[in-house]
Amino acid sequence: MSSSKKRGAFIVIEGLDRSGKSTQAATLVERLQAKHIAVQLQKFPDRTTTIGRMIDSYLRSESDLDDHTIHLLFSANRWELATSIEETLNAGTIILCDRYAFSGIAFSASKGLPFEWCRAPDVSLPAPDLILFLDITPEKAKERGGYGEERYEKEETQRKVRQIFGRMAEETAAQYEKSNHGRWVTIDASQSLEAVTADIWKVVEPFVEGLSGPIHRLWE
Ligand code: 2DT
Ligand code: MG
Repeated sequence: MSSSKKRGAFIVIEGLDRSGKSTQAATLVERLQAKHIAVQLQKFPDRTTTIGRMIDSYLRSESDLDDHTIHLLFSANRWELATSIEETLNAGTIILCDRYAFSGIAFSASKGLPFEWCRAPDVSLPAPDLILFLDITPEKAKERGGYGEERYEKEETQRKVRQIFGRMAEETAAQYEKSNHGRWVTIDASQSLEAVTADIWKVVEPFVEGLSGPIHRLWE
């Protein structure tokens, strides 16, 4: 890689179930591809790896795991892809990531595990340059055809998860003030699909030409 070549931006989309993450991620990928901008979609959990299959079985309630154990598996699932994410970014490709360590903390802490304990295993992962948080109340999310059958897809859980996302929004904003990287943007996901798409594009557009600085490490 020549020194003048820019790396791709690492963009994470977070939010509650049914907030529209996957739909918006797909729309954004199409838009970038139409502009011939290199982009790769990544989803966590990545259920295709060996660890991912254990996570999948847990989420579908086909297996039971201790809360700490499943938390560490979710984190390990990110670590097993960390090098490939860095290589992709350094090759100049944008990574658009549907859920990341923020979901990891929010869902485990919602079960009562200490916040700092939940954060620890994800420290030093590749850090996103931009976090798009698609915010919606669990009530509104539920109106979109109801939750599915998987673990965590319950209004009460989602309410707790949203509170923890709120805490991370504040902490990440404070961190951004100091370091000027790792921007968290909360998007009103209760709007129409088109309005959410437009809000996302406004925030993402400055990142699509690539970044010159190094990939940062999460919470370092
Ligand atoms: P999807 O519905 O997006 O497939 O997610 N989760 C996710 C965690 O508990 N910890 C994590 O680290 C991640 C990435 C959120 C399946 C569920 O897995 C939860 C919902
Ligand atoms: Mg789900």
